[in-house]
Amino acid sequence: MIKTKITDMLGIKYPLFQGGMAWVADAKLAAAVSNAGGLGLIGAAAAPGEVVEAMIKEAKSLTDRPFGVNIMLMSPFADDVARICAEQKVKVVTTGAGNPGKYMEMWKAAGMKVIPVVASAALAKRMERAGVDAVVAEGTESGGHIGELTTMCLVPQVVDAVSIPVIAAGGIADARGVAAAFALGAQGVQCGTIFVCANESPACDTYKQMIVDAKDTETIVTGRNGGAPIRSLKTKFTRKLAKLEREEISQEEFEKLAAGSLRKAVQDGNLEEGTFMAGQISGLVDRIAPAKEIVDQLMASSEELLKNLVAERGIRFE
Ligand code: TUI
Repeated sequence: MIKTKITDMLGIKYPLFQGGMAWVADAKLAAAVSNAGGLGLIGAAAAPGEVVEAMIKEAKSLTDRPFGVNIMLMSPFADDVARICAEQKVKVVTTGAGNPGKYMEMWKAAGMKVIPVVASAALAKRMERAGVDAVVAEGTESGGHIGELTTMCLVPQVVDAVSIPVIAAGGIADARGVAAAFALGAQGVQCGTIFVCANESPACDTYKQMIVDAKDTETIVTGRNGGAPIRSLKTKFTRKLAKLEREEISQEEFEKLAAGSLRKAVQDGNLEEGTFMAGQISGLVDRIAPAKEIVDQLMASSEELLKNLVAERGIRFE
């Protein structure tokens, strides 16, 4: 079994996080991943505090293993959710889309592990100084809200910038990605897209099948003009959004079109108005399977590959 500083720190079986995906990462998916030995995360997204509190309580009823909550810092409810996580003594909190500095004291006082998602070495350094326990370095290959740097470039630069453990995210969905992440200096990996396709994921079948059917070049980034770029699957709708952006429609008009579009994708499979957030690795994801099967298969094949990497690739040293 692969053990690292992250498995030791969090008391989990595998150094594998499930991304805290908005509308997708609910209590059932998070508990399924935690029960399988990874770290399941509830995605608080833009949900009000009481909704997140109910999800935390549900996850506690479904697993005795550690799980976490991902707080999307652009949410109008981020302050409430941050406080509720401390009250509920959630073991791990991850954050996205901003700087969680102002919550650090409260979370550390509650004995929580804090693991922000960063898209640059500069923010990673700032977070280390603020006292976080680890960082997730998330490359632009990821689905959803993204930074500029690729996983290949971001992870080693973050690893060199900080002394705390780094978890690599973005573009990882098989053993080759996991092995590459470890080679880059990561102590763990976070996967999102592959878990959208878990049986326990609440995403509708249309969404899951679109990821299974997607090819390597079938994601698109929208929202660059407004400063919140989002990667999702190419559809008639997201191509239209991209075209309107090129024509420089107003930010207001863009937001009117995009508002609620993730929920329409996850729940309704709405191709006309939905944003199906997914990473560039969608082309590699080829099946819908139980979370436990995804976790076990990914970790077993990663262990095999890491042990045999050089021999399997026909690399020789002369
Ligand atoms: O947060 C994510 N991915 C997300 S959040 C989301 S919900 C959403 N919907 C519409 C608009 C915006 C969000 C869907 N996917 N990943 C973690 C992540 N964090 N990626 C990039 C960042 C990030 C970017 C800039 C973190 C910090 C940052 O700068 C903060 C600072 O102060 O420097």
